[in-house]
Amino acid sequence: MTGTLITVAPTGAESSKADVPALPVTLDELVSTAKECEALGASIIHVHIRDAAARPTLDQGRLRATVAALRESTGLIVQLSSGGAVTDPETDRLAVLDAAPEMASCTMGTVNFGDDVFMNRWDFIVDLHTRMQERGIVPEYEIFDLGQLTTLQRLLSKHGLPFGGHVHVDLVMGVPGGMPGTAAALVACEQVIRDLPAGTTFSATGIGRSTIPVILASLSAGGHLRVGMEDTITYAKGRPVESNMQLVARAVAFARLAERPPLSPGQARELLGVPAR
Ligand code: KMH
Ligand code: ZN
Repeated sequence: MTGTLITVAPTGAESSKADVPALPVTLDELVSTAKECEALGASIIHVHIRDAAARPTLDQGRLRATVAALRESTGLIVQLSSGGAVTDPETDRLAVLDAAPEMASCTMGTVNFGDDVFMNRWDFIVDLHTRMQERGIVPEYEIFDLGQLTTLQRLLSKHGLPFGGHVHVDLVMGVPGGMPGTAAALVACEQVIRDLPAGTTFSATGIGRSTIPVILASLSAGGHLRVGMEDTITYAKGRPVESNMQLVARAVAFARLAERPPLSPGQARELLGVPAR
């Protein structure tokens, strides 16, 4: 077993700055978070951006400036979210790819998302997947429920492998409406992942209080980790997360305990088929 890919998802589209003051929402806050998380052992950053009022946005100018700033200041693999917020239209979500990130997320199906619906129609998924193939962007397939792995199998068999030829999925567990953040659910996913192309890798993240069980289950099952304030804003009972670095440091400590130390961004690029800088 190799080392551990550690992705930081520092911001997301769900928490407000007013409720969570430690959330990085400006470009400066994002870049300094990225640098510190890289120094701790992160190799990928999963990015959602905010506007001047700290609201989620898919503004093209801001996306391009974000990709440029993160590439200039860090060696992290920059993965833009094509999921955005549940209210974002498909056209804006597709246009995320115009900002030319090295990676982008690509969710494999519609899921209830708390009181909302995170919509991902089949034709939209195919559009995202094929545009990423054409533009040399490596996808991370986001999986919120077991059946979405079957959708991924169908996608790959009908439309071919992603750019770079390597398949990487991220299990997003514990969303109210998706699969639970439990070891049993993770193992069920891992059994289906075995039927995907040889060498397929997976990472996992547990929303809210499922974060630690999912970290432990993923490391035990040979998976990688995603952590960050997109997914977790409580560090322990009654203790708000102070920073993304706190979450990355904890993930790195667990990975080292498992004798699967963090992969460098260069090693992560090699594993995922992301071209070297
Ligand atoms: N914010 C969620 C509605 C992704 O980044 O691709 C979708 C999400 C998935 O976070
Ligand atoms: Zn996201």
